[in-house]
Amino acid sequence: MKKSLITSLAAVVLLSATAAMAQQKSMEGMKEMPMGKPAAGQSMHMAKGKVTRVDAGANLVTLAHEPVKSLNWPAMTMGFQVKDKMLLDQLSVGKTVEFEFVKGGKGYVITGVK
Ligand SMILES: [Cu+2]
Repeated sequence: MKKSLITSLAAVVLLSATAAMAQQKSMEGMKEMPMGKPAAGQSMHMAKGKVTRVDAGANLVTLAHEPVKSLNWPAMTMGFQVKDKMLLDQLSVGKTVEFEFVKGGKGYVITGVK
């Protein structure tokens, strides 16, 4: 009886340690950033930002964007994937743009630029 109590206690401690580790890991990086609202499918977000870097080969742009209310994001600089290479024409370094994006498999993907 006493032994089984100790065993279950150990299991509880182990479980909470794992949970704490998982939580800590989720704090790393933007992809796992806790969102203000639950992701309802492919919800579209809009933001205004300045292009600070373009990696055309990887279809990646870095934007210093303003706060995004729909995601509860503060202003920050982060990388976005670009859905269509054509969009890169409108995303040159130093340009300030309004862009639409969705959550993708590995991060956030720009789907439109104004
Ligand atoms: Cu961001």
